[in-house]
Amino acid sequence: MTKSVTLRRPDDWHLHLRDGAMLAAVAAYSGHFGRAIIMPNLVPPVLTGAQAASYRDRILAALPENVTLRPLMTLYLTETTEAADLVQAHRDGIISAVKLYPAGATTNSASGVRDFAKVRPVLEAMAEAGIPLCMHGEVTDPAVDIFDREAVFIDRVLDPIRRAVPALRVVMEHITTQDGVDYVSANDNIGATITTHHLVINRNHILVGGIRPHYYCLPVAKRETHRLALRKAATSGDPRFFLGTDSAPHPDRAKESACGCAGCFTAPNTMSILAQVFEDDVALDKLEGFASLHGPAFYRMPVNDDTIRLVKRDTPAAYPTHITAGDETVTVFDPGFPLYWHVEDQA
Ligand code: OTD
Ligand code: ZN
Ligand code: ZN
Repeated sequence: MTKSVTLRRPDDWHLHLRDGAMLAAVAAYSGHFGRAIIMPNLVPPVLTGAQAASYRDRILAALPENVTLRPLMTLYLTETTEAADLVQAHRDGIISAVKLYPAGATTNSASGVRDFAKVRPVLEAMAEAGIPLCMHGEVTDPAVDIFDREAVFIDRVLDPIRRAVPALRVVMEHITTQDGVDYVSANDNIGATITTHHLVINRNHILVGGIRPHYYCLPVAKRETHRLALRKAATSGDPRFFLGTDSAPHPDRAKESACGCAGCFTAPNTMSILAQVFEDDVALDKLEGFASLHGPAFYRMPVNDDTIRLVKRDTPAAYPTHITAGDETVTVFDPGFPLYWHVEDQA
């Protein structure tokens, strides 16, 4: 019997599209999403409203004509960001959110924030203007174990910021721990994105039987109990949790290296993987909330008008194992199970 589910068109609330040849190669793979929050960690980063507008135009130019993905732009918060420029960019409809990276926490985050007191006036202006703050939630203190960096961030950075600026609406991006789930579940004015890959892999996938660079991302996948906590949160129907794929393509050359960089490229097969994950957890009825309804509610935007259909067939959907970007190849995330759920666009 063919199983199918129809969903409001989903959105991706955390996406890396890059620039240049990589942008041209990857943009269309996110085409079945209605909107995507576009991360600003280019080199150099997207710092001003003008830079965000010009990046948005490059993204739109890279999308094929039949694709209606709407890029929602963000600014990269630094210790010298001007509150006035940021609020104006939001008022002009150029940006939808602002991104906070602790300096050095992840790929291209060197210009991020070191001293959180310095950005406090900007955060107050954002709270006043209703602009959401997306946070990469890991401390960078070298004394903190990499597997503890998210939990420590909650105590040292996130909770103090939320107490100092309670009206600020915060998204804890790509949560990877039970601690993240618990903190978000217990508070208001906060949401969390969960990636596709963190619902599928734990740290054994990266390290057992040889080192697997294509499963290495930041925050690094944690132990199995944490993955199960994420599955529970994503399939719970709690509107604080929504999809942000954090699809982050890198050339294979840069990942398969003595110092391989972080990021999983999940854009092509994300919806097929999620359908399988939610079916396995007997929660297919919760997929629409997670992928299509909770994000717009948090961002105070309407849900998309149209729908997509996911159909379970006897034969797996054919996804490439690699794509080409200029002279480079990029490996598509392998969930380790066949993907019988096919995405049928109904636009
Ligand atoms: N994590 N890689 C990247 C970003 C994310 O922290 C993130 O949002 C990237 O390559 O831009 C990654 O592993
Ligand atoms: Zn991040
Ligand atoms: Zn990211």
